[in-house]
Amino acid sequence: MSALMSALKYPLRLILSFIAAMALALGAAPAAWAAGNTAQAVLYSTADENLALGVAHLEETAEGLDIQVSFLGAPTGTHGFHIHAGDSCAEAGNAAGGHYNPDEVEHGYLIEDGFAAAHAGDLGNVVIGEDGTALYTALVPGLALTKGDHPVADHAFILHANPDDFSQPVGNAGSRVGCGIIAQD
Ligand SMILES: [Cu+2]
Ligand SMILES: [Zn+2]
Repeated sequence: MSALMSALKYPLRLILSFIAAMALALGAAPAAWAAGNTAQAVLYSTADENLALGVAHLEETAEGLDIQVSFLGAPTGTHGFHIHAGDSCAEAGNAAGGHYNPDEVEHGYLIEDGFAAAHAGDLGNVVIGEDGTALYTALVPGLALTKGDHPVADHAFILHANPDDFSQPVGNAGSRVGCGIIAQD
């Protein structure tokens, strides 16, 4: 190897290392900036793990947790929609356990009844149209992804076969047709 090539090789390697480090830093910066504020969940059919029924986007805002769920190819009708305590969708969604209920209160409709009279996961019902689509939106003060008394990250959205009739103990919404775990970005 010539002296010239040896002389060039070292600074070039330094420059490449620098570029690689910058790329890493730039790539990591937006993720670090956003960490903690948003989460996603994909709800899959409990009958077919390859069939997605909906996509949820969650964002912590100053007013509360902004929940937006777009359903596509979901079963028509009114379906109970909750956050359940578990972090698994196995066993046709049954591994997600019961309603997310850190306050150990009775079942209700969180949006109207608040945390004293509803489970923290009691999101009510979603009405899915003839075309299999729906948009569920809620802005829920007191829910968060990882902060506070009701952090929902790593818990499971469950879409039920039947409507939530808000009866005790869990709204009589039947089996679990969709399930997705809330994953923080
Ligand atoms: Cu449920
Ligand atoms: Zn409940």
